[in-house]
Amino acid sequence: TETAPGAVHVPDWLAPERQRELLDACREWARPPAGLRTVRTPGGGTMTARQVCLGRHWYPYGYAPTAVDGDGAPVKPFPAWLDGLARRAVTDALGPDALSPAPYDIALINFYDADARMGMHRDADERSDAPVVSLSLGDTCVFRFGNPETRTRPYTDTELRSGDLFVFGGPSRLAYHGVPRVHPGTAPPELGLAGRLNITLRASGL
Ligand code: MD5
Ligand code: FE
Repeated sequence: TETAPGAVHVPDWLAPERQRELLDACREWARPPAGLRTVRTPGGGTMTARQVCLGRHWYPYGYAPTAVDGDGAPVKPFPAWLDGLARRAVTDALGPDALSPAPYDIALINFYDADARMGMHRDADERSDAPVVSLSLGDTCVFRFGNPETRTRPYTDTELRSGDLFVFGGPSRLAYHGVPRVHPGTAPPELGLAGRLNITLRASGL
């Protein structure tokens, strides 16, 4: 369903077996070196969701080849199968015309515990206008979709559940968005995940 022009939510896009495979891969990626880390913000704070990157390391506000907030190790490679997954996601949500020539080459994986939040922000550090692909695992969250002009209202709140796909393209690519709340204990029990994981796939245009 389309939340706004170019912003499409596809509930249950990942079957339970695919969720399990992606979770297992995320757990491997979270191990050191260049594993899970706490991102420091320019104002001296820290993000409450902890993060792992593939392909390039994200820091506020750009991309680097090594984990600057972490152990300084080279970022793990972005596997080709994730580019395939991102292209299938864009095609399913927006149609083949929305595919960009730039390859998907960056994954940001955010781990949310029960108290983690993500403030309203825009994802503007990519040079490509390729749609951002978002996959959710584990606990249900409230995803807040704003508008491209201001951090403030109007908002559309949507629940994102384990296995859901959200694709942000076209006029929604630079909209403000955030995660005001995670609902603890709502993950599918068979997944064996306490908390929420979100994987975003991006084309850097580098
Ligand atoms: C999340 N993650 O649920 C969200 C899902 C992030 C982040 O926001 O930056 O890691 S991705 C939401 C997103 C990405 C790009 C554009 C828009 C939303 N948008 O225009 O609303 O952890
Ligand atoms: Fe974002």
